[in-house]
Amino acid sequence: MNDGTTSAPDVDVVVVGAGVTGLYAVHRLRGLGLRVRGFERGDDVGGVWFWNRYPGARCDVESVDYSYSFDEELQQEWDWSEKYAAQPEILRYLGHVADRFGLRGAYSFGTSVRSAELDEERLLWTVRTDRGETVTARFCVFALGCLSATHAPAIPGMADFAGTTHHTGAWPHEGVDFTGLRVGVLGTGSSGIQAVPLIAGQAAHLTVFQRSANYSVPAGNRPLDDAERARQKAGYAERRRLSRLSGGGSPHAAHPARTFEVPEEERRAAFEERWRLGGVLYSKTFPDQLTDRAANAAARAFWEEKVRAMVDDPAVADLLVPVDHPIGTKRIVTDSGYYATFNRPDVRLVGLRENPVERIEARGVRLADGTLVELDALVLATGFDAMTGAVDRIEVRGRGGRPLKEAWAAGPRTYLGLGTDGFPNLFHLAGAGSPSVMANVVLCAEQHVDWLAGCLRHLEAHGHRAIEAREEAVDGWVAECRDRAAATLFMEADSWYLGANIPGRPRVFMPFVGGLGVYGEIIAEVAEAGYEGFDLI
Ligand code: N01
Repeated sequence: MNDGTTSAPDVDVVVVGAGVTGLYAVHRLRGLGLRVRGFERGDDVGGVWFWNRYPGARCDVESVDYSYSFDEELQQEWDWSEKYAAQPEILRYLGHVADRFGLRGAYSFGTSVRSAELDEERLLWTVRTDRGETVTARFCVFALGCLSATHAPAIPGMADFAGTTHHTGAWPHEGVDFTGLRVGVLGTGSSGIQAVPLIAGQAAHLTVFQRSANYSVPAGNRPLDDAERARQKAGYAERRRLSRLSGGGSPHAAHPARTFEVPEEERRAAFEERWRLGGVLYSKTFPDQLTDRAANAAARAFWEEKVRAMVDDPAVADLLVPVDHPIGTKRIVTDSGYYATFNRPDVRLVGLRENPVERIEARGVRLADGTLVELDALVLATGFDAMTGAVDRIEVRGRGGRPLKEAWAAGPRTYLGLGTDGFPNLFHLAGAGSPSVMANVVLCAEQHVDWLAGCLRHLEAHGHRAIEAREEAVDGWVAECRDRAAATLFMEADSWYLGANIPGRPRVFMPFVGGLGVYGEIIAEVAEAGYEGFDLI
């Protein structure tokens, strides 16, 4: 690359993170002939799939779609065993990718990046790790994952608990044996809802502590046989083409008509078909489901009918039906046997809205009505400081020594999700301001990394040392993300998309809600227009 300085940096690029996005970034950027150095907090590759080893952890995007598309041989050689792959299989897949492309050698594992500081004169980043290593690089690439900083609520007495406590997002590698134990699960998001049926099957007794009920749709998971795998692989090209054009990064298109443009019979058949497809896909049966209140209510009513039919005790069913947010405005959970679990005599659901947790004591959870739920083990399925939590753990300083935390104090500020003014050559991949968590993250990662590769090639070809988002472009993108979200029902849920689950976070809708296909067009146009909105230095 064009250096333009007297002393060369140690490497061209530092990539932070060895999850789905970081791994592909290392592969692609090395392919450009760049010297790339990676750092990863975990002891191996995998990112979210390295940490989230709780029982029942499974992807909510079909395995055929939740896999890289950049290499046809890789795509053809890997055999997924189930429609929705479980965590161990996805981790094996990412390990296979790392081996196949020799990616592990680029990384220092078990190493957290502590700080990244811009040398404004030389336009270089100095990256420091918790192991005392210092590396200088021209480009700094954050592939930190949106759901990698776990969140454990500050409940009084937590440290007094005499049993074991585990967070789903930092599960012990050796697993946890709940046999014969009285277990409590706190939290009913995707992690809790996936873990509950398996823990119930092992524990002597399970208590599920639910603050907000959530919408979940059965995955309809099943093994894949050779014939289906062969069909999928033969159809990959078209499947990927449709996925890249879609909102969610999978080939499933919403019904062509709006909810109330079709007769009731057809509407029910459409909901039934989506229900059968399973899981999170239910949020997009009709194109207006997340923008029109009445359309949303119709989808919700169908969902409620299905769920009530699965739960024996109507009082328990009452608790399991959300009343505080429209369906799909928090990610719909993709479960296997969740609702039927509450028909077991050894499982109890506690509604914390009616009876909040007072404190944790040595023997268990004390509720507001004075009762003590005695427990031997507590599972915190309490989620993540999403999207910005992992960025916050790194002390990032840009022009004038300005901390990124300060620049983002009122919410993440990016242009296209990729860069921030004052932080030249620092790229955020598949994070805030991009479709990331609202679409199949594997295709989001490929989209971002491919754009980045094109950008770095452009800088090289035109003799630029750096690229930096302009302030007005950042302002414009922040407004665009906000306005697009405001035109939907998403603002009505206290979701982690809005940082609403973390005390003190500003209430800002962080992802780009317009979908993968639309976003892909926008970033491609920006590149074609000579990186409009960026300064090329
Ligand atoms: O976290 P969450 P998650 N007292 O934030 C409760 C992805 N994912 O780990 O809603 C009591 O959704 C909280 O209650 P409330 C997926 O994108 C995917 O489950 O704030 N309860 C909520 O019930 C998902 O959306 C898969 O009232 C407290 C729960 O904890 C995202 O990760 C699997 C509490 C947290 O739910 C996050 O999911 C797993 C308190 N003080 C995760 N604090 C797949 O399927 C929090 N809660 C691929």
